[in-house]
Amino acid sequence: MSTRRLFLRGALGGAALSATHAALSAERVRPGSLLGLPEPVLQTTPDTQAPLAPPNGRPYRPVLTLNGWTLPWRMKEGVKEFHLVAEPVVREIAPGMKARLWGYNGQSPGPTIEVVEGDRVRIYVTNKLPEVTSVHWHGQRLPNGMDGVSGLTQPAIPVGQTCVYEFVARRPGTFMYHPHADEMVQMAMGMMGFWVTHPKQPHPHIAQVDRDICFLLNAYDIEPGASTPKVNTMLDFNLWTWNSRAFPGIDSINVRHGDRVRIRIGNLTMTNHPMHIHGHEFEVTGTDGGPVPKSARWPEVTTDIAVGQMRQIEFVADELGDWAFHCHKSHHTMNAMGHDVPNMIGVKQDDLAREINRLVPGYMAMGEAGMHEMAEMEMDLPDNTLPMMTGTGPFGPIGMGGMFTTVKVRKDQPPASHPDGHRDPGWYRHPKGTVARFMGEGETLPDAPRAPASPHAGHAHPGGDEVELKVRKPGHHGHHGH
Ligand SMILES: [Cu+2]
Repeated sequence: MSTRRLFLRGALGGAALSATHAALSAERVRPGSLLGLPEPVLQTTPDTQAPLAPPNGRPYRPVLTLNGWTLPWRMKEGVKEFHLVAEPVVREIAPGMKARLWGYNGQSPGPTIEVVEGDRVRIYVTNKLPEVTSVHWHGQRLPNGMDGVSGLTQPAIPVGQTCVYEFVARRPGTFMYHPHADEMVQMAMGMMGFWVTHPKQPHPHIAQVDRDICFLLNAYDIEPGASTPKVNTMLDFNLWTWNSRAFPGIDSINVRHGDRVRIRIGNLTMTNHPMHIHGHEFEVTGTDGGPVPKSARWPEVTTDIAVGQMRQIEFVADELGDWAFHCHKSHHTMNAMGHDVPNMIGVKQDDLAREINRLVPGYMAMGEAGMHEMAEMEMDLPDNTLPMMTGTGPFGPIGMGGMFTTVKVRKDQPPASHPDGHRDPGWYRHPKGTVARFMGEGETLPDAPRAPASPHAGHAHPGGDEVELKVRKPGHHGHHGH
Protein backbone atom coordinates (compact mmCIF):
# COMPACT_ATOMS: atom_id res chain seq x y z
CA MET A 1 0.00 0.00 0.00
CA SER A 2 2.88 2.38 0.59
CA THR A 3 3.81 2.21 -3.07
CA ARG A 4 0.33 3.22 -4.02
CA ARG A 5 0.35 6.03 -1.52
CA LEU A 6 3.66 7.29 -2.88
CA PHE A 7 2.32 7.06 -6.38
CA LEU A 8 -0.79 9.02 -5.55
CA ARG A 9 1.23 11.64 -3.73
CA GLY A 10 3.48 12.00 -6.72
CA ALA A 11 0.60 12.04 -9.12
CA LEU A 12 -1.61 14.55 -7.47
CA GLY A 13 0.68 17.02 -5.78
CA GLY A 14 -0.14 19.30 -2.87
CA ALA A 15 -3.60 20.67 -3.54
CA ALA A 16 -5.31 17.30 -3.78
CA LEU A 17 -3.39 15.54 -1.03
CA SER A 18 -6.10 15.97 1.57
CA ALA A 19 -8.58 14.23 -0.69
CA THR A 20 -6.10 11.46 -1.32
CA HIS A 21 -5.50 11.04 2.39
CA ALA A 22 -9.24 10.92 2.95
CA ALA A 23 -9.53 8.13 0.42
CA LEU A 24 -6.63 6.24 1.97
CA SER A 25 -7.88 6.55 5.54
CA ALA A 26 -11.34 5.48 4.42
CA GLU A 27 -9.67 2.38 3.06
CA ARG A 28 -8.09 1.74 6.47
CA VAL A 29 -11.42 1.99 8.21
CA ARG A 30 -13.05 -0.39 5.77
CA PRO A 31 -10.37 -2.86 4.73
CA GLY A 32 -12.94 -4.93 2.84
CA SER A 33 -13.51 -2.33 0.14
CA LEU A 34 -10.91 -1.51 -2.43
CA LEU A 35 -9.57 1.87 -1.32
CA GLY A 36 -13.10 2.77 -0.16
CA LEU A 37 -13.83 3.97 -3.64
CA PRO A 38 -17.24 3.91 -5.31
CA GLU A 39 -18.29 0.52 -6.67
CA PRO A 40 -17.59 0.53 -10.40
CA VAL A 41 -20.87 0.44 -12.33
CA LEU A 42 -20.64 -1.65 -15.50
CA GLN A 43 -22.78 -1.57 -18.60
CA THR A 44 -23.39 -4.70 -20.65
CA THR A 45 -25.59 -3.42 -23.48
CA PRO A 46 -25.09 -0.95 -26.33
CA ASP A 47 -28.76 0.11 -26.13
CA THR A 48 -29.62 3.70 -25.27
CA GLN A 49 -30.27 3.88 -21.53
CA ALA A 50 -32.82 6.21 -19.94
CA PRO A 51 -31.40 9.52 -18.71
CA LEU A 52 -30.15 9.40 -15.12
CA ALA A 53 -32.32 11.64 -12.98
CA PRO A 54 -30.03 13.17 -10.34
CA PRO A 55 -30.77 11.46 -6.98
CA ASN A 56 -29.00 14.21 -5.03
CA GLY A 57 -27.16 17.48 -5.48
CA ARG A 58 -28.48 20.40 -7.53
CA PRO A 59 -31.35 19.40 -9.86
CA TYR A 60 -31.07 19.47 -13.67
CA ARG A 61 -32.69 17.95 -16.73
CA PRO A 62 -30.46 14.99 -17.57
CA VAL A 63 -29.09 14.24 -21.03
CA LEU A 64 -29.76 11.14 -23.09
CA THR A 65 -26.61 9.45 -24.39
CA LEU A 66 -27.30 7.87 -27.77
CA ASN A 67 -26.48 4.15 -27.51
CA GLY A 68 -24.91 4.92 -24.17
CA TRP A 69 -25.51 5.67 -20.55
CA THR A 70 -24.70 8.01 -17.67
CA LEU A 71 -22.34 7.12 -14.83
CA PRO A 72 -23.98 7.11 -11.38
CA TRP A 73 -22.04 8.80 -8.60
CA ARG A 74 -21.71 8.56 -4.86
CA MET A 75 -22.16 11.78 -2.90
CA LYS A 76 -19.54 11.94 -0.18
CA GLU A 77 -19.33 14.99 2.05
CA GLY A 78 -20.61 17.19 -0.74
CA VAL A 79 -18.27 15.72 -3.38
CA LYS A 80 -19.58 13.75 -6.36
CA GLU A 81 -17.45 10.62 -6.57
CA PHE A 82 -17.25 8.63 -9.80
CA HIS A 83 -15.37 5.45 -10.64
CA LEU A 84 -14.10 4.90 -14.18
CA VAL A 85 -12.49 1.56 -15.03
CA ALA A 86 -10.31 1.63 -18.15
CA GLU A 87 -10.45 -1.87 -19.62
CA PRO A 88 -10.74 -4.02 -22.74
CA VAL A 89 -14.39 -4.35 -23.82
CA VAL A 90 -16.44 -6.02 -26.52
CA ARG A 91 -18.70 -3.51 -28.24
CA GLU A 92 -21.40 -4.43 -30.70
CA ILE A 93 -20.91 -1.91 -33.53
CA ALA A 94 -24.23 -2.95 -35.08
CA PRO A 95 -26.17 -6.21 -35.00
CA GLY A 96 -23.91 -8.74 -36.75
CA MET A 97 -20.61 -7.20 -35.78
CA LYS A 98 -18.73 -7.04 -32.51
CA ALA A 99 -15.43 -5.24 -32.03
CA ARG A 100 -12.72 -5.86 -29.46
CA LEU A 101 -12.11 -2.35 -28.17
CA TRP A 102 -10.78 -0.60 -25.12
CA GLY A 103 -13.21 1.50 -23.16
CA TYR A 104 -14.53 2.26 -19.71
CA ASN A 105 -16.88 0.32 -17.43
CA GLY A 106 -17.77 -2.34 -19.97
CA GLN A 107 -18.41 -0.26 -23.08
CA SER A 108 -16.84 2.07 -25.61
CA PRO A 109 -17.32 4.94 -25.32
CA GLY A 110 -17.32 5.21 -21.57
CA PRO A 111 -20.32 6.47 -19.64
CA THR A 112 -21.36 10.10 -19.81
CA ILE A 113 -20.40 12.09 -16.72
CA GLU A 114 -23.02 14.67 -15.85
CA VAL A 115 -22.54 17.36 -13.21
CA VAL A 116 -23.60 20.89 -12.33
CA GLU A 117 -21.52 24.04 -12.54
CA GLY A 118 -19.79 24.50 -9.19
CA ASP A 119 -19.86 20.79 -8.29
CA ARG A 120 -16.69 19.38 -6.78
CA VAL A 121 -16.02 16.06 -8.48
CA ARG A 122 -13.63 13.26 -7.55
CA ILE A 123 -13.02 10.67 -10.22
CA TYR A 124 -11.25 7.40 -9.44
CA VAL A 125 -9.71 5.92 -12.58
CA THR A 126 -8.68 2.26 -12.30
CA ASN A 127 -6.39 1.00 -15.04
CA LYS A 128 -7.24 -2.53 -16.14
CA LEU A 129 -5.66 -2.09 -19.57
CA PRO A 130 -2.50 -3.99 -20.53
CA GLU A 131 -0.59 -0.67 -20.61
CA VAL A 132 -0.41 2.69 -18.86
CA THR A 133 -3.13 5.28 -19.37
CA SER A 134 -4.41 8.63 -18.08
CA VAL A 135 -7.58 10.67 -18.46
CA HIS A 136 -7.62 14.17 -19.90
CA TRP A 137 -10.76 16.22 -19.17
CA HIS A 138 -11.04 17.89 -22.56
CA GLY A 139 -12.16 21.52 -22.38
CA GLN A 140 -12.35 21.88 -18.60
CA ARG A 141 -10.94 24.65 -16.46
CA LEU A 142 -9.07 22.84 -13.69
CA PRO A 143 -5.82 22.83 -11.75
CA ASN A 144 -2.97 22.01 -14.12
CA GLY A 145 -2.09 18.86 -12.21
CA MET A 146 -5.58 17.44 -12.88
CA ASP A 147 -5.35 17.85 -16.67
CA GLY A 148 -4.32 14.23 -17.23
CA VAL A 149 -1.43 14.64 -19.65
CA SER A 150 0.90 11.80 -18.75
CA GLY A 151 4.50 12.86 -18.38
CA LEU A 152 3.54 16.56 -18.39
CA THR A 153 1.11 16.93 -15.49
CA GLN A 154 1.22 13.47 -13.87
CA PRO A 155 2.94 10.12 -14.25
CA ALA A 156 0.95 7.74 -16.43
CA ILE A 157 -1.33 5.43 -14.43
CA PRO A 158 0.44 2.04 -14.18
CA VAL A 159 -1.43 -1.16 -14.97
CA GLY A 160 -3.55 -2.15 -11.99
CA GLN A 161 -3.35 1.21 -10.22
CA THR A 162 -6.08 3.72 -9.42
CA CYS A 163 -5.54 7.43 -9.91
CA VAL A 164 -7.73 10.10 -8.31
CA TYR A 165 -8.67 13.29 -10.13
CA GLU A 166 -10.44 16.06 -8.26
CA PHE A 167 -11.60 19.47 -9.39
CA VAL A 168 -14.56 21.85 -9.47
CA ALA A 169 -16.62 21.88 -12.68
CA ARG A 170 -16.17 25.58 -13.18
CA ARG A 171 -18.01 26.36 -16.38
CA PRO A 172 -21.23 24.96 -17.85
CA GLY A 173 -21.04 23.28 -21.24
CA THR A 174 -20.20 20.26 -23.35
CA PHE A 175 -16.96 18.37 -22.75
CA MET A 176 -15.23 15.06 -23.46
CA TYR A 177 -12.70 12.84 -21.73
CA HIS A 178 -10.03 10.66 -23.30
CA PRO A 179 -6.56 9.29 -22.49
CA HIS A 180 -3.42 11.38 -22.85
CA ALA A 181 -1.08 8.36 -22.77
CA ASP A 182 -0.37 6.35 -25.91
CA GLU A 183 -3.17 8.52 -27.18
CA MET A 184 -3.20 7.41 -30.81
CA VAL A 185 -3.56 3.75 -29.90
CA GLN A 186 -5.98 4.23 -27.04
CA MET A 187 -8.33 6.51 -28.93
CA ALA A 188 -8.18 4.30 -32.03
CA MET A 189 -9.23 1.50 -29.68
CA GLY A 190 -12.28 3.43 -28.48
CA MET A 191 -11.27 5.13 -25.23
CA MET A 192 -13.36 8.25 -24.81
CA GLY A 193 -16.45 9.55 -23.10
CA PHE A 194 -18.81 12.50 -22.90
CA TRP A 195 -19.10 15.07 -20.13
CA VAL A 196 -21.91 17.57 -19.58
CA THR A 197 -21.84 20.38 -17.02
CA HIS A 198 -25.27 21.95 -16.50
CA PRO A 199 -25.58 25.61 -15.42
CA LYS A 200 -26.34 26.02 -11.70
CA GLN A 201 -28.86 28.78 -12.34
CA PRO A 202 -30.74 30.09 -15.38
CA HIS A 203 -28.11 31.20 -17.87
CA PRO A 204 -28.78 33.95 -20.46
CA HIS A 205 -27.33 31.85 -23.28
CA ILE A 206 -28.48 28.38 -22.23
CA ALA A 207 -32.10 27.56 -23.04
CA GLN A 208 -34.24 25.08 -21.13
CA VAL A 209 -34.76 22.29 -23.65
CA ASP A 210 -37.24 19.44 -23.78
CA ARG A 211 -34.66 16.95 -25.09
CA ASP A 212 -30.93 17.00 -24.52
CA ILE A 213 -29.04 14.32 -26.44
CA CYS A 214 -25.33 13.64 -26.75
CA PHE A 215 -22.90 11.43 -28.63
CA LEU A 216 -19.29 11.29 -29.79
CA LEU A 217 -18.07 10.90 -33.35
CA ASN A 218 -15.50 8.12 -33.59
CA ALA A 219 -14.00 5.90 -36.28
CA TYR A 220 -12.36 2.49 -36.55
CA ASP A 221 -10.32 0.58 -39.08
CA ILE A 222 -11.33 -3.05 -38.74
CA GLU A 223 -10.59 -5.45 -41.61
CA PRO A 224 -13.62 -7.35 -42.86
CA GLY A 225 -13.74 -10.55 -40.84
CA ALA A 226 -11.58 -9.15 -38.02
CA SER A 227 -12.65 -7.63 -34.73
CA THR A 228 -9.67 -5.61 -33.46
CA PRO A 229 -9.05 -2.15 -34.89
CA LYS A 230 -5.82 -1.33 -36.68
CA VAL A 231 -4.40 1.45 -34.57
CA ASN A 232 -1.95 3.08 -36.99
CA THR A 233 -4.56 4.18 -39.49
CA MET A 234 -4.54 7.91 -39.98
CA LEU A 235 -7.18 8.59 -42.61
CA ASP A 236 -8.56 5.47 -44.24
CA PHE A 237 -10.94 4.28 -41.55
CA ASN A 238 -13.69 1.94 -42.70
CA LEU A 239 -16.15 2.22 -39.82
CA TRP A 240 -17.56 5.66 -39.12
CA THR A 241 -19.46 5.59 -35.89
CA TRP A 242 -21.42 7.55 -33.32
CA ASN A 243 -20.64 6.28 -29.85
CA SER A 244 -18.97 3.24 -31.45
CA ARG A 245 -22.15 2.29 -33.32
CA ALA A 246 -22.76 2.29 -37.08
CA PHE A 247 -26.12 2.55 -38.81
CA PRO A 248 -28.41 0.62 -38.58
CA GLY A 249 -27.03 0.07 -35.07
CA ILE A 250 -27.52 3.73 -34.10
CA ASP A 251 -30.80 4.34 -32.28
CA SER A 252 -33.21 6.90 -33.68
CA ILE A 253 -33.70 10.21 -31.87
CA ASN A 254 -37.36 10.13 -30.85
CA VAL A 255 -38.98 13.45 -29.96
CA ARG A 256 -42.38 14.99 -29.42
CA HIS A 257 -43.76 17.48 -31.93
CA GLY A 258 -42.87 20.99 -30.78
CA ASP A 259 -40.01 19.91 -28.52
CA ARG A 260 -36.95 22.12 -28.33
CA VAL A 261 -34.15 19.65 -28.99
CA ARG A 262 -30.48 20.09 -28.14
CA ILE A 263 -27.95 17.69 -29.61
CA ARG A 264 -24.40 17.79 -28.25
CA ILE A 265 -21.71 16.27 -30.44
CA GLY A 266 -17.98 15.83 -29.85
CA ASN A 267 -15.51 14.78 -32.53
CA LEU A 268 -12.68 12.41 -31.57
CA THR A 269 -12.02 11.06 -35.07
CA MET A 270 -9.15 12.26 -37.24
CA THR A 271 -11.25 14.21 -39.72
CA ASN A 272 -14.08 16.72 -39.73
CA HIS A 273 -17.77 15.83 -40.02
CA PRO A 274 -20.38 18.16 -41.55
CA MET A 275 -23.47 17.19 -39.58
CA HIS A 276 -26.67 17.64 -41.51
CA ILE A 277 -30.34 17.51 -40.52
CA HIS A 278 -33.33 17.19 -42.83
CA GLY A 279 -36.58 19.13 -42.58
CA HIS A 280 -35.45 21.62 -39.92
CA GLU A 281 -32.94 24.38 -39.36
CA PHE A 282 -30.79 24.48 -36.26
CA GLU A 283 -28.52 26.96 -34.55
CA VAL A 284 -25.18 26.20 -32.95
CA THR A 285 -25.88 27.29 -29.38
CA GLY A 286 -22.61 26.16 -27.85
CA THR A 287 -19.08 25.22 -28.76
CA ASP A 288 -16.18 23.69 -26.86
CA GLY A 289 -15.63 27.20 -25.44
CA GLY A 290 -19.11 27.44 -23.92
CA PRO A 291 -22.53 28.86 -24.78
CA VAL A 292 -22.77 31.06 -27.89
CA PRO A 293 -24.39 34.48 -27.25
CA LYS A 294 -27.74 34.68 -29.05
CA SER A 295 -26.60 37.61 -31.19
CA ALA A 296 -23.79 35.44 -32.61
CA ARG A 297 -25.98 32.53 -33.79
CA TRP A 298 -27.29 31.91 -37.27
CA PRO A 299 -29.57 29.28 -38.76
CA GLU A 300 -28.15 26.43 -40.83
CA VAL A 301 -28.87 22.85 -41.80
CA THR A 302 -25.27 21.60 -41.80
CA THR A 303 -22.47 22.45 -39.43
CA ASP A 304 -18.94 21.18 -39.63
CA ILE A 305 -17.41 19.69 -36.51
CA ALA A 306 -13.64 19.66 -36.69
CA VAL A 307 -11.32 17.27 -34.90
CA GLY A 308 -11.30 17.82 -31.16
CA GLN A 309 -14.32 20.12 -31.26
CA MET A 310 -17.66 19.95 -29.50
CA ARG A 311 -20.83 21.54 -30.86
CA GLN A 312 -24.32 21.96 -29.44
CA ILE A 313 -27.08 22.36 -31.99
CA GLU A 314 -30.67 23.28 -31.15
CA PHE A 315 -33.91 23.28 -33.09
CA VAL A 316 -37.65 23.11 -32.54
CA ALA A 317 -38.90 19.77 -33.87
CA ASP A 318 -42.04 21.15 -35.51
CA GLU A 319 -42.20 19.01 -38.66
CA LEU A 320 -43.71 15.56 -38.28
CA GLY A 321 -41.90 12.64 -39.87
CA ASP A 322 -38.76 10.52 -39.95
CA TRP A 323 -35.97 12.94 -40.75
CA ALA A 324 -32.52 11.79 -41.77
CA PHE A 325 -29.71 13.14 -39.60
CA HIS A 326 -26.22 12.26 -40.74
CA CYS A 327 -22.67 13.28 -41.57
CA HIS A 328 -22.69 14.74 -45.06
CA LYS A 329 -19.42 13.15 -46.16
CA SER A 330 -20.96 10.34 -48.15
CA HIS A 331 -18.05 8.01 -47.32
CA HIS A 332 -19.00 8.34 -43.69
CA THR A 333 -22.46 6.89 -44.26
CA MET A 334 -21.00 3.58 -45.46
CA ASN A 335 -19.62 0.68 -43.51
CA ALA A 336 -16.53 -1.49 -44.09
CA MET A 337 -15.63 -2.30 -47.66
CA GLY A 338 -16.78 1.02 -49.06
CA HIS A 339 -13.21 1.90 -49.91
CA ASP A 340 -10.96 1.05 -52.83
CA VAL A 341 -13.95 -0.09 -54.84
CA PRO A 342 -13.32 0.53 -58.58
CA ASN A 343 -15.93 2.62 -60.36
CA MET A 344 -17.82 0.21 -62.61
CA ILE A 345 -20.67 2.48 -63.65
CA GLY A 346 -21.46 1.67 -67.27
CA VAL A 347 -19.47 -1.60 -67.23
CA LYS A 348 -21.37 -4.85 -67.75
CA GLN A 349 -20.42 -7.25 -64.95
CA ASP A 350 -23.28 -9.71 -64.95
CA ASP A 351 -22.48 -12.14 -62.17
CA LEU A 352 -18.78 -11.37 -62.05
CA ALA A 353 -18.87 -9.95 -58.54
CA ARG A 354 -20.77 -12.93 -57.22
CA GLU A 355 -18.30 -15.31 -58.88
CA ILE A 356 -15.25 -13.51 -57.52
CA ASN A 357 -16.92 -13.32 -54.15
CA ARG A 358 -17.03 -17.09 -54.08
CA LEU A 359 -13.24 -17.14 -54.40
CA VAL A 360 -12.42 -14.04 -52.41
CA PRO A 361 -14.86 -13.48 -49.58
CA GLY A 362 -15.31 -9.81 -49.00
CA TYR A 363 -14.60 -8.78 -52.58
CA MET A 364 -17.02 -6.16 -53.72
CA ALA A 365 -17.15 -4.10 -56.89
CA MET A 366 -19.38 -1.19 -57.66
CA GLY A 367 -22.49 -2.13 -59.60
CA GLU A 368 -22.97 -1.42 -63.27
CA ALA A 369 -25.48 1.31 -62.51
CA GLY A 370 -24.04 2.65 -59.28
CA MET A 371 -23.92 1.09 -55.84
CA HIS A 372 -27.57 0.95 -54.90
CA GLU A 373 -27.92 -2.55 -56.32
CA MET A 374 -25.20 -3.67 -53.92
CA ALA A 375 -27.41 -2.58 -51.04
CA GLU A 376 -30.09 -4.98 -52.28
CA MET A 377 -27.75 -7.84 -53.05
CA GLU A 378 -27.22 -10.61 -50.53
CA MET A 379 -23.45 -10.92 -50.70
CA ASP A 380 -21.46 -13.53 -48.84
CA LEU A 381 -19.66 -11.53 -46.21
CA PRO A 382 -16.88 -12.71 -43.94
CA ASP A 383 -18.06 -13.39 -40.39
CA ASN A 384 -18.40 -10.37 -38.14
CA THR A 385 -18.59 -7.91 -41.06
CA LEU A 386 -21.24 -5.30 -41.71
CA PRO A 387 -22.64 -4.83 -45.20
CA MET A 388 -21.34 -1.64 -46.79
CA MET A 389 -24.78 -0.11 -47.05
CA THR A 390 -27.74 -1.44 -45.19
CA GLY A 391 -30.83 -0.66 -43.20
CA THR A 392 -34.38 -1.23 -44.34
CA GLY A 393 -37.07 1.42 -44.12
CA PRO A 394 -40.79 1.32 -44.83
CA PHE A 395 -40.11 1.85 -48.55
CA GLY A 396 -37.20 -0.57 -49.03
CA PRO A 397 -33.43 -0.56 -48.50
CA ILE A 398 -32.09 2.68 -47.05
CA GLY A 399 -28.62 1.95 -48.40
CA MET A 400 -26.76 3.69 -45.61
CA GLY A 401 -24.24 2.79 -42.96
CA GLY A 402 -21.92 4.63 -40.62
CA MET A 403 -22.85 8.04 -39.29
CA PHE A 404 -26.56 8.04 -40.01
CA THR A 405 -29.77 7.94 -38.02
CA THR A 406 -33.24 9.45 -38.01
CA VAL A 407 -34.98 12.08 -35.92
CA LYS A 408 -38.55 10.84 -35.44
CA VAL A 409 -40.99 13.66 -34.68
CA ARG A 410 -44.41 12.57 -33.44
CA LYS A 411 -47.45 14.24 -31.88
CA ASP A 412 -48.10 11.29 -29.57
CA GLN A 413 -44.52 10.79 -28.34
CA PRO A 414 -44.60 10.98 -24.53
CA PRO A 415 -42.60 13.86 -23.03
CA ALA A 416 -38.94 13.22 -22.18
CA SER A 417 -39.69 12.94 -18.44
CA HIS A 418 -42.15 10.07 -19.03
CA PRO A 419 -40.73 6.52 -18.56
CA ASP A 420 -41.55 5.85 -22.23
CA GLY A 421 -40.46 9.30 -23.34
CA HIS A 422 -37.66 8.00 -25.54
CA ARG A 423 -39.35 4.93 -27.03
CA ASP A 424 -39.03 4.33 -30.76
CA PRO A 425 -42.43 5.12 -32.27
CA GLY A 426 -41.80 3.01 -35.38
CA TRP A 427 -41.94 4.35 -38.92
CA TYR A 428 -43.86 7.50 -39.76
CA ARG A 429 -47.30 7.09 -41.32
CA HIS A 430 -47.49 9.75 -43.97
CA PRO A 431 -50.80 11.52 -44.48
CA LYS A 432 -52.42 10.63 -47.80
CA GLY A 433 -51.03 12.61 -50.69
CA THR A 434 -47.81 13.69 -48.96
CA VAL A 435 -45.40 11.04 -50.31
CA ALA A 436 -43.54 11.46 -53.61
CA ARG A 437 -45.50 9.39 -56.14
CA PHE A 438 -44.80 7.77 -59.46
CA MET A 439 -46.09 9.51 -62.54
CA GLY A 440 -49.63 8.52 -63.40
CA GLU A 441 -50.95 7.22 -66.70
CA GLY A 442 -52.12 9.97 -69.00
CA GLU A 443 -50.07 12.54 -67.09
CA THR A 444 -47.90 14.67 -69.38
CA LEU A 445 -44.41 15.90 -68.67
CA PRO A 446 -43.52 19.56 -68.80
CA ASP A 447 -41.00 20.34 -71.54
CA ALA A 448 -37.44 19.74 -70.36
CA PRO A 449 -35.28 21.67 -72.79
CA ARG A 450 -31.56 20.91 -72.58
CA ALA A 451 -29.39 23.80 -71.49
CA PRO A 452 -27.32 25.20 -74.35
CA ALA A 453 -23.70 24.03 -74.18
CA SER A 454 -21.42 26.47 -72.39
CA PRO A 455 -18.66 27.85 -74.61
CA HIS A 456 -16.17 27.02 -71.83
CA ALA A 457 -17.10 23.37 -71.48
CA GLY A 458 -15.90 20.43 -73.55
CA HIS A 459 -12.86 22.19 -75.06
CA ALA A 460 -14.97 24.34 -77.36
CA HIS A 461 -16.71 21.32 -78.85
CA PRO A 462 -20.38 22.15 -78.74
CA GLY A 463 -22.91 19.60 -77.51
CA GLY A 464 -23.12 17.72 -74.25
CA ASP A 465 -22.27 14.21 -75.51
CA GLU A 466 -18.54 14.45 -75.12
CA VAL A 467 -18.81 15.76 -71.59
CA GLU A 468 -21.13 12.93 -70.69
CA LEU A 469 -18.76 10.39 -72.26
CA LYS A 470 -15.90 11.64 -70.15
CA VAL A 471 -17.86 11.24 -66.96
CA ARG A 472 -18.86 7.71 -67.81
CA LYS A 473 -15.48 6.46 -68.96
CA PRO A 474 -14.29 3.87 -66.45
CA GLY A 475 -10.72 4.02 -65.23
CA HIS A 476 -10.54 7.77 -64.93
CA HIS A 477 -12.35 7.58 -61.65
CA GLY A 478 -10.96 4.37 -60.31
CA HIS A 479 -10.79 5.72 -56.79
CA HIS A 480 -13.05 7.90 -54.81
CA GLY A 481 -11.69 11.21 -53.81
CA HIS A 482 -11.12 11.49 -50.12
CU1 LIG B 1 -18.22 12.36 -41.43
